[in-house]
Amino acid sequence: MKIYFAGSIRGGREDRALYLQLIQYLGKYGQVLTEHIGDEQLTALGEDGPSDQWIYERDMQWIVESEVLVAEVSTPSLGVGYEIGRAEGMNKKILCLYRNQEGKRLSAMIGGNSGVKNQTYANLEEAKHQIDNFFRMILQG
Ligand code: 6K6
Repeated sequence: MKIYFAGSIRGGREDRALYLQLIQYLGKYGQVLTEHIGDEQLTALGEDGPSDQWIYERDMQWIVESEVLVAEVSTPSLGVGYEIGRAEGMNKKILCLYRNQEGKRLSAMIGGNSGVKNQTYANLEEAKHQIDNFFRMILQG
């Protein structure tokens, strides 16, 4: 199964170590196309590498090819929100993982969206548990 993992890049890289752990765990269920999102070297400036147009076109193609999109949505990111919306339009199965943080609330466009599976978690173990539940649901059809 091809899995698209979405996590903040230019929205802020504070959670990049967590993204890497989630990506590694998702490998249990399939091929994660977006492994670079956990890359320690990838900064929020994102000035290295290919052009923005190239990145956009490749990432959209990867969403088309994926069966599932898993998004970590604790750090607000225009790109992640856009990817969720596009994946929803393609009828992909979508899991959004949100870590409760004092003084912050998840966008209503995600939290209030019945087209995605929203789950909160407090630590990595809980996030893994939510991933397991989500894939169990999918694999049972
Ligand atoms: C090179 C160095 C730093 O960044 C780069 C290349 N940038 C990107 N590479 C791959 N995917 C990207 C890049 N920028 C955004 N995305 C996609 O949008 C990813 O799939 C993320 O899920 C999402 C992040 O969006 P922003 O708005 O936080 O950047």
